[in-house]
Amino acid sequence: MAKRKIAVLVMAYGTPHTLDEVEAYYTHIRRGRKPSEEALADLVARYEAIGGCSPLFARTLQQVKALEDQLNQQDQDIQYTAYLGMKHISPFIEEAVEQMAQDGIKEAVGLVLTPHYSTMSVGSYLERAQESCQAHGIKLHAIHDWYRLKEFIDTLALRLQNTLIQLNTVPITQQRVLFSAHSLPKRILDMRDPYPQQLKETCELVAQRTSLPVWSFAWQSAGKSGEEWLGPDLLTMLDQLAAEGVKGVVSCPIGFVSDHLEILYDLDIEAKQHANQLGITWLRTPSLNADSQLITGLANMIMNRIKEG
Ligand code: FEC
Repeated sequence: MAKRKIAVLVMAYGTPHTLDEVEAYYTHIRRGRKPSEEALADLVARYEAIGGCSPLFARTLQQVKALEDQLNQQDQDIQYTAYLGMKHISPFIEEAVEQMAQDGIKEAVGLVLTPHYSTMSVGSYLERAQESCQAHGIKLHAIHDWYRLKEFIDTLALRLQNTLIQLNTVPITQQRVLFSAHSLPKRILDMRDPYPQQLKETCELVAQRTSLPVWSFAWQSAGKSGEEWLGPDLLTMLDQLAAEGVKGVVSCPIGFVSDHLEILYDLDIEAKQHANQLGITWLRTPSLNADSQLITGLANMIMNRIKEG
């Protein structure tokens, strides 16, 4: 008997493949408005500082492949094909769905590679996916969030424990774990957006799992759109921690699952430099990328979503 065919539409932010693509990418992020020359030069300089381009695309491809393999190994009744659709660069979400339709797909699961739901992040990915799938007569089972997924929390906790061990030159009372996530415009609070609460829950779960008595949270990578963004900002938080006598920080970014610009520049260069100037030793938990435990958890979640129908 032929196996049931299901697509997994894996959605991710996307990154320019070369420096020549930065302008078009940035313009897409700004919903069609070209950035100023100064803003563009600033962004190009950040990519240059991390080696010329971001590892995000390569990391995302590894995650997509690992997820497809894991699903096909675990579930013998269904033939899974994973498609990558990106938010800000080709292959865009719409192109991935177009490909799915050409391949005869009638049913798909939509997963965004960021664990916490916000109308401005996951919401907009899913809206585009839903619209395209509807246009092609594909039934989409959307996953809205997965910030409590056991394997996600366990993998983060393990990385945090291992990084804390490396901070052993700093007395325990002067150490602080600093969780962070991408900031968003403050107006999301008026929409009762679940994003801040979901992030808080992830921090609490990881803290429980690692028996952390005290921890801090800050928002990172706020955009330069002119409006007010969620705070406290990470650099301001570092000033505050220095004033409290903290001498060693373990940065644990909980809203991202891959290495990319906002990790390799905003945390590893900008925040680290700021911390060091304040006399604080700065370490960061390694990114999850295609960690096998995380991929297994995501695969189980997808299979359960299909069972739920
Ligand atoms: O490695 C790379 O090349 C890509 C890194 C990258 C990730 C990422 C994730 C998120 N963003 C989110 C929201 C916004 C909002 C704006 C915005 C702007 C930028 C710019 C760059 C950029 N983002 Fe991003 N984001 C990444 C990169 N992001 C570059 C433009 C320059 C700058 O501001 O630094 C503001 C748009 C506007 O101006 O109107 C809002 C959210 C996430 C995490 C969830 C997700 O992955 O979707 C939310 C990775």
